[in-house]
Amino acid sequence: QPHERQARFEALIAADRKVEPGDWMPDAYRENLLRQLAQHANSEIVGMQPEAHWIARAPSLKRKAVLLAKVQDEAGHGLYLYAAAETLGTDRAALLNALHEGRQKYLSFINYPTLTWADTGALAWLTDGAAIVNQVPLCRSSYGPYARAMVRVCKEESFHHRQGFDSLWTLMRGTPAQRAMAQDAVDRWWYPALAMFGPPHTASTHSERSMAWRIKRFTNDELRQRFVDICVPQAEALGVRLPDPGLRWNAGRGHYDFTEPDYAELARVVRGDGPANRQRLAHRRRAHEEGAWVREAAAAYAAKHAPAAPG
Ligand code: FAQ
Repeated sequence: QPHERQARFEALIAADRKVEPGDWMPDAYRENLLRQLAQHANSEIVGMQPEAHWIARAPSLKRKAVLLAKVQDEAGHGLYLYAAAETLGTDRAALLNALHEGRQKYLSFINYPTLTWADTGALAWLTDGAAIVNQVPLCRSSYGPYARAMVRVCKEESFHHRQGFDSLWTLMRGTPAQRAMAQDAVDRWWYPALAMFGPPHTASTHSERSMAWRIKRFTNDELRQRFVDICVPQAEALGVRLPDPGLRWNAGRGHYDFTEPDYAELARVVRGDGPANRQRLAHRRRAHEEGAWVREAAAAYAAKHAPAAPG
């Protein structure tokens, strides 16, 4: 009976148990989850670009090996997440088409350019740091395949974050020009990182339902505040200044006060008008076209090894 299925689903969520692919789920839950999972998978795949640009320009063999491993990890994260999205009944080709046609989003920060080597450090320290704060609660997301994928993703993001911190640490203990380069990168990446958490709660269209369904556990603002609180002591340890004159400890709240990101800019970048949107999407489409022969070869191989049709 439809109402019994609905009641079983609601009981599962209320008991904080996992929804699995074979379970009945309301269409709105499936659609909302698919939207977030696809956006997340796309962010990992398009997110390879800002750093991949620097692999051939890394200043040492060690830095190159680390960056290469990080970018490969992101490809892997994209694949786990597309696989998790496929369990909801949409195949990967359709998800990629939606990305390539601009119908499916990826995170805004990816549409900013990486201008210097120090950007790879600042990007990893700040945006991977933000990704960890956002993703640790997703390890408890109500959808089993999403939650399980997040466990390994978070471990790998911790390595990404740590290597970014280490790269900035080295630059901050280098020449005045290196310190200036690191500071400039932090100045440019701070607000794109804060904007990653999405619009403020009052303007967030999905949070309420996603939280009721335990896909999300916290509001965008709660996670943004947690991120700021974590970053301040780390910036002090690094010796970099965070570019916000309004940043100060508020003993009454037990948190740092800070200046919110420019949400009008976030909306513009999400709409496709960021500094590198066109370049990122064009590169993604080209990479997909250039990979056509791999997909054809895989399909031919699978057809050759498929069991013969009966009769
Ligand atoms: N950028 O109602 P809400 C990484 C959209 S990458 C673009 O609050 P929700 C690899 C949102 O989709 C990080 N769009 O939405 C890496 C919605 O639009 P829609 C991977 C944004 O879903 C690291 C609309 O605005 N993590 O780790 C953004 O409840 C370093 C209304 O917003 C994820 O992808 C934004 N910043 O909360 C690579 C996180 N914010 O769908 C290189 C997974 C909001 O109605 C270097 N996603 N929108 O058309 C989430 O956690 C959530 O979807 C939020 C948004 C928190 C992003």
